[in-house]
Amino acid sequence: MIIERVDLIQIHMRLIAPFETSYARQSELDKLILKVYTHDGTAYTECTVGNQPLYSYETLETAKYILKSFIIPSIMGMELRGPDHYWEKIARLRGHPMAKAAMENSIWTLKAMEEGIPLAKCLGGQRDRILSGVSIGIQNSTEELIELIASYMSQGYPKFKIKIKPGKDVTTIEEVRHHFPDITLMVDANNAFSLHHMETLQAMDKFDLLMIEQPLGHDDMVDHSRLQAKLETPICLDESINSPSAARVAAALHACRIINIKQGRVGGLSQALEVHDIAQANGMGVWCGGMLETGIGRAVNVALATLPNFIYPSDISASDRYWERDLIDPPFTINPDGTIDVPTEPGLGVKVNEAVLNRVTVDREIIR
Ligand code: OSB
Ligand code: MG
Repeated sequence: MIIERVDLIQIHMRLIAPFETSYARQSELDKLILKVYTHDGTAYTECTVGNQPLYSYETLETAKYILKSFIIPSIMGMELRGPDHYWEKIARLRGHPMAKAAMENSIWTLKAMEEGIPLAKCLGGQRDRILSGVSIGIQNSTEELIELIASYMSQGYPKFKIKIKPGKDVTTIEEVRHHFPDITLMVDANNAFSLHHMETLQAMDKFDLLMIEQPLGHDDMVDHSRLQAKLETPICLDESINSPSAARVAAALHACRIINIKQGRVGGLSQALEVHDIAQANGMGVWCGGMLETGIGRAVNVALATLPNFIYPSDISASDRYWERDLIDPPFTINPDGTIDVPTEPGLGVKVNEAVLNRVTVDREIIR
C-alpha cells in the first residue's frame, strides 16, 4: 500500500450525558479523526487523545503536530508492506503512543481491506461477539448512580464499572452493592488514591468487586505492587501500562493481576497484541477499555477484544450510551445477552456516514 494523502479532521461532539472521573468532568469532546487515502481505498481511524493532558500527556494538538511533522512524512508515498514495516519507519520517534496508534490503525485496516477480511480476523481474533460493559462516571448522588445502573441493567449490560475518588468511595460502593447484590461490579479510581488511603482501599475487599482499576499513581508500579500484596481484590492497571515493557514490569513486580488494554495508550494494535501475549504468559487476563470513542474507534476496540485472552467484560458500550448520533451506520447496539456483534465486512467493517462527519467537523487539514 502507498499512502498518498491524510486528512486530519477535528470534530466536536456532545456526549449524551456528562462523564465525570476523579480528574475531570466532560460533556463535550474534541476528537481527531484521520482519513487515510491510498490508490485502492480509504481508511478512517480515530486518535484517542483528549483536549487536555489529564489522562495522558498527549493532547489533540500534540497528536496533530507529531502526525504531520514526523509520522506522516516518514511514510508518505512509500510502498508500505504493513504494520511491521510502518514500525520500522517510525521506530526512531520517541513517545506519543496515541498519535502513532492512530496512523497504525489505518495501516491494519488497509491491510485487512487488501486481504478482504475483517480487522478482527486480521488481528488473529476468533470471536464473532464480544462481551460489552458500561463505565459510569461519578454522579451527584448515589441515588442517581443506582438509577443509572438499573437502567443499564435493563438494557442487558453484563458489567458495571463505577468511577470513584476519595470521598466518593467505600460508602458509595456499599450502597450500590446493597442495592444490587449480584451484579458484576468494579471500580476505577483513575489514580486518585495513594498508599495513605490503605484503610479505605482495604475496606473495598468486602464488596466482591471484579477488580479495582488504577487506584494509585499513573506511573507508580512499586506502590501498586505493595497494595496488591495487601488486597484480595485484583488490581487492574490502565494508565500505568503504556507499553509492552510496562506490562513486563507490572508482571515481574506483581503490581496487578489484570490489564485494561487500550490500543491508543500502548501505541497501537501491534503493541496491544504484545501486551495481550505478555499478560497471558504471566497468567493475567485482559479486557478492552475505551476512551469514549465514536463508532470509528469503537470498531477497532471491538476487533481487538476478539482475541482469546480478553476474558473479562469490556468497557465497550453501544453507540447510544455516548452519542445522540454516532458517525457510523448502523450504530453499535447491545444484544440481549450483553454482547456486541463483531463487524463481518472487510476492514474496519463499519460504514462512516460522511454527512454526519461533516456536520461535526470543525477543522480539516489536508496533508499530501
Ligand atoms: O479510565 O477507563 C478510563 C474514558 C476516558 C478516559 C479514561 C477512561 C474512560 C472510561 C470510559 O472509563 C470508557 C468508555 O466507555 O469508552
Ligand atoms: Mg481506567
